[in-house]
Amino acid sequence: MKLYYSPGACSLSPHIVAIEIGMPVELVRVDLGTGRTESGEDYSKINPDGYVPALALADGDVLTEGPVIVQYLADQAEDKELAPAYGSRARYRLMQWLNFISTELHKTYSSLFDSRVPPDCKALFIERLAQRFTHVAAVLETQPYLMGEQFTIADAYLFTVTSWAPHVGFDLSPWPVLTAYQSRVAARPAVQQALAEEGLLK
Ligand SMILES: N[C@@H](CCC(=O)N[C@@H](CS)C(=O)NCC(=O)O)C(=O)O
Repeated sequence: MKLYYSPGACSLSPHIVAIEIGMPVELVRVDLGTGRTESGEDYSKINPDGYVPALALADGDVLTEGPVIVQYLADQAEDKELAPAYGSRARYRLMQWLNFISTELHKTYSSLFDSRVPPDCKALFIERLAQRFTHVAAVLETQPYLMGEQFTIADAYLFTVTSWAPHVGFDLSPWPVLTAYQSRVAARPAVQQALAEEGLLK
């Protein structure tokens, strides 16, 4: 399997999950500016939308969309319990979180990274993020992970997007529970390995 990634981007989430389940994946770095892989391959031939992550399976089929890729990976190793069983109520709760992170957090952040977005619009997006993180923080006040006592793929994704805060001037200090959560997830060996492999450790 090949995981197409860009350092620190949302592809960090499936990268963490692959390590958590012990799935060997070949990492292929994509230059999002040029649209080329590290070997010069045209990435639009892998993912016509041009964004990471993409997971190329052994048979050549390519899966895209981070929230789907992490579920695919988790389902390859049910014994690791990174996602509740398909069809269970808990699985829908997990999908609820993945969708929330994708549409309410991830894509709000995306606009903050875009230099063409005017400052007053960015202020609005920051306000929106603060509202959404207030919801997340309230949940994490009562339990260590999004789904309860156990780390799941939703946490790999939430950790990834929350780590973007300092890069876009979003201050997490009003929510100490979030900074504690980031430290808790960062301490996981799989997370440390993924960060090291993406060259993100100082
Ligand atoms: N809907 C996609 C969005 C992925 C996405 O936004 N990827 C960003 C990095 S976090 C990217 O590659 N942006 C470059 C681009 O859109 O060209 C998913 O959830 O996987």
